[in-house]
Amino acid sequence: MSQAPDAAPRPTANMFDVEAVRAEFPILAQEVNGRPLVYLDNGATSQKPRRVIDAIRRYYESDNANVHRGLHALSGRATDAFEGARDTVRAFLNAADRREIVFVRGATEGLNLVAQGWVRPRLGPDDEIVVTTMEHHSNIVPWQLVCRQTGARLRVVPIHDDGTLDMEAFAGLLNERTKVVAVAHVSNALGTINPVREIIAMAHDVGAVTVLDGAQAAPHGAVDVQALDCDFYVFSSHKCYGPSGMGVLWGRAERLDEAEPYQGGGDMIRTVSFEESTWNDLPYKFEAGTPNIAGAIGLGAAIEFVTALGMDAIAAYEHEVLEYATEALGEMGGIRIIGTAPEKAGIVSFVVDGVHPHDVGTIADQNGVAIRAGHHCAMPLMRRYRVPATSRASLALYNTRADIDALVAGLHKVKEIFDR
Ligand code: C6P
Repeated sequence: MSQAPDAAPRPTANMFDVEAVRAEFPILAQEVNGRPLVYLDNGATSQKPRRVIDAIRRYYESDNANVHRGLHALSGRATDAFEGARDTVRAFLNAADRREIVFVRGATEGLNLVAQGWVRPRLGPDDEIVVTTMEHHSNIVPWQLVCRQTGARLRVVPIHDDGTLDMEAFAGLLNERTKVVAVAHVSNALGTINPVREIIAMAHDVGAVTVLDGAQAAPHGAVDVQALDCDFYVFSSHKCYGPSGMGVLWGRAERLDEAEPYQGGGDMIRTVSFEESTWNDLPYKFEAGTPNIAGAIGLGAAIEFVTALGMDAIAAYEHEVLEYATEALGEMGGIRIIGTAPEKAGIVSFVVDGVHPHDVGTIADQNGVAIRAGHHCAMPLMRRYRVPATSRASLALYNTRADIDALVAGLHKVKEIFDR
């Protein structure tokens, strides 16, 4: 996923056979509260295609063993499948080297690893870390912890009312004290696609290291870490059609080499004595203990699935459904969409006049429509818009215009109930 000015022409959405795609997701073929399930909570977690479920089942049925350790056949097969998934992720991100792909529990763990492993040993009381108003707590709190540990200061880039970053203010915050710039590629609560190339270039100009939170970006468009030229990039498997408890930290090899291990244990060492231990090569230095083998295999299958469909085709298709949803909600009246940036991914956060977002979510659920309501782990952002919470519909590649129609029908019901 890039930003508009550099993007190639979007493939047309009709290249995408959504009914065939939907057939791959067994969970979608069910009713909830007597209505066909409409799943619009993909920002929280996406559903899993059959081939991901099958890959995990196959692994447990025929190959289950620990990796990197055994001499026996099963361990060899498990290791091949696990390391094969690393190659798949490398290609997905266009990383230069498979050693740069670190398997973690999710975006959250990836960010904490960078904060503690690379940033903390290099930070002092005069230093600054820059984040933005629209960050998820996972891209705020790890930096606050580091600031507390080192005496460094957290600086926050403000946003405009439409949910775009105030780039002038960002430029004003950068200086020789800026050591880290940590930014969401796509905001989970607004859908804004941030101008990350520009941000990265500006940060590098003052010598800062750049950390991209790709949790809401990687599932929805092509990511090329070499073209982005960032230093670290994280995403979670479970939002990307893979299993939960799994995620990826990509880091430039030289940065990962410089970083301290995040956790100690088996597999991350070369030698251990009571006097001193030495570390394994990348990426194993950061993968202490038995990893989530089935998780990696499932993620590999998920990435093969989306890659075969084409990330640009997915982005184009989701964009079309986003535009349909934005128009449909706009036409209803009495609904305020929070986050109207020109460049958006498939997230529609909104507030229905006079109705608490939790009530909106509950009534939508009665119609079989799953959306999220709450602060979306972005409390500072909610404060910025002076709302306690929003309702949020977040799209995936299997959503259709009919899903949006069902959401709109649910919202009409909300209005009926609360107008009474
Ligand atoms: N956002 C949402 O409903 P984990 O929990 O580690 O898989 O992902 C954390 C995370 C980090 N950054 C962004 C931008 C995110 O959206 C998330 C997860 C979910 O929006 C759950 S709060």
